[in-house]
Amino acid sequence: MTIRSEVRPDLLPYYEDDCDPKNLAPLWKVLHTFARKEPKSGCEPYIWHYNEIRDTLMKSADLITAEQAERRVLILENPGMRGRYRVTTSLFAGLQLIMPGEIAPAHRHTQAALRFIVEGSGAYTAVDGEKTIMEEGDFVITPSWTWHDHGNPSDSPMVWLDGLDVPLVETLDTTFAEPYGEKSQGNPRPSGDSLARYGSGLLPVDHEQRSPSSPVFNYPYTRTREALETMCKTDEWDPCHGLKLRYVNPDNGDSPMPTIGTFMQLLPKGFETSGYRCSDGTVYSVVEGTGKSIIGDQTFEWGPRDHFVVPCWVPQKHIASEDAVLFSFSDRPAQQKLGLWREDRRNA
Ligand code: 1HN
Repeated sequence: MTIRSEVRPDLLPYYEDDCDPKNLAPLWKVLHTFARKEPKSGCEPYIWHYNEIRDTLMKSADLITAEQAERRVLILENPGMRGRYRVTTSLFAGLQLIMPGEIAPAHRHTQAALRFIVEGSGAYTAVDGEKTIMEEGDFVITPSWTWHDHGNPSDSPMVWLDGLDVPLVETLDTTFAEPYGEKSQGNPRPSGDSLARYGSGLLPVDHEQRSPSSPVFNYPYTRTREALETMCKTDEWDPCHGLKLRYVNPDNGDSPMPTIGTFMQLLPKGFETSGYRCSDGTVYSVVEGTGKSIIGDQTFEWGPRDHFVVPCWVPQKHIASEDAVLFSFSDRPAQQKLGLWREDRRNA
């Protein structure tokens, strides 16, 4: 065995020169970056105020059609990770604009997508042959590898938040995609079919779960809002969350899609949440009301249609100046399935 006095750290650089051409690298030089006390991502807290970006989004319609763009989306780029097309380390977010009469052609990909409707009503997303008409506040899913196209037969622009697991799927090197070949899919199933069939507290008696994603494509805001309104009359407010619900796959009680969790919460006027942090970096879309959030050491004032991001493990506090409703999404179910998710409910 080598004895301590014979260790020659001065020779380490020569040793590294020996390793390098053999595609070897000494762990001891980098171990501290892997085995760190807490996560340290480049993700930064940030807010996109809708009134500051709406004009820019609308201008895109004068420059490119939805069909030319395939998807006319402005990416919400986290300022700490510019050029990496992501809002958190694992998630993509963007605002998609579809003008009256436009169609965004059918395709499918392994990335799972959510739409959260921000402005307008009457456009549709067709998912695997079923059209879903979308209204403000609706939460719509296009699970991994499902055909989907969008169209806007209404007479006003429609804007929604796109949330996808693009960076996560990229990390796993499992990106596949293909065009449908025609602009729109046929629609063998009538609009509302999946909600009636799977989303009414009932399932067809011989229904067998075929996919890890929810068979319900649209979770309408009217139902979500009603649930919050009814529950808030009897429920205690949670100190960290106010009243917070998670969207659910009726097949298994899990999240609607395996990689992305979605939530809707109500904060009553004057409510101030106590400090909280969790390991899932989270994107918020303000649906109703005004207030502010303290994220780390920064304060962000928000109102309807604003979007903000809370990075992983950064303390957050939300203060509502009016009754406020917040939609949010994160990679929480993926972290939970892998046994990685953590939260800290102590006053942070
Ligand atoms: C996509 O397919 C859509 O289908 C939106 O609407 C945003 C971002 C990255 C990759 C695919 C859509 C997307 C996307």
